Amino acid sequence: MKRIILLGLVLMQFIACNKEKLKPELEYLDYIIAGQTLGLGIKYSDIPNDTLFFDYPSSSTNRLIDLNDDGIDDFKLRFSGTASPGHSNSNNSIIPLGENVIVTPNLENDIVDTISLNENIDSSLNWINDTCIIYNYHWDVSGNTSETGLWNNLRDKYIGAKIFLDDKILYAWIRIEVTNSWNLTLIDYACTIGYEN
Ligand SMILES: [Ca+2]
Repeated sequence: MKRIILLGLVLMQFIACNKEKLKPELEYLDYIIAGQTLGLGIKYSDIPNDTLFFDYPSSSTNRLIDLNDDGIDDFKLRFSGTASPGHSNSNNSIIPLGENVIVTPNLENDIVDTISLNENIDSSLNWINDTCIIYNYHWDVSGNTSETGLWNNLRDKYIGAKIFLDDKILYAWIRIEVTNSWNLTLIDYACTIGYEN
């Protein structure tokens, strides 16, 4: 009887080992092309008309983004604004969650870079794990105006993003627009994912 049980255990171990061997190792791209929606190892998400609108005289809205659709949010877009007859102030920013990072211009560490269609997003860029300004605007009746950030009234520009999944790195782009200093719209995004070669 003991021998039969032992034999059974050895057989189960053998089957388990073989199953492990049959499971192929997933591969990951080490870059993504801004605007790329198709291809092996690419996951694209279309988000139609997701605009974070301003509600006069004061409002704040967040939009969480789960780039690889694994149920774990990766980035947060944030819009907040205040206005009155004597002033207006808008703030658009992106917050990397956890260890995730985004691309900033060289020698800048608090604003989000604008990446053009078909540019490579890879390890050579300037990455930061911190809240970064997409576009801020301030005006008041005494004549003070200021603006920070690169994104006002641009079309077809992309945020470069990178997330860490266990020991893997996933590259991503996020297409947004800021219209007339105020409305922040999330248009779509894509992310590298594991694939079988
Ligand atoms: Ca995720």
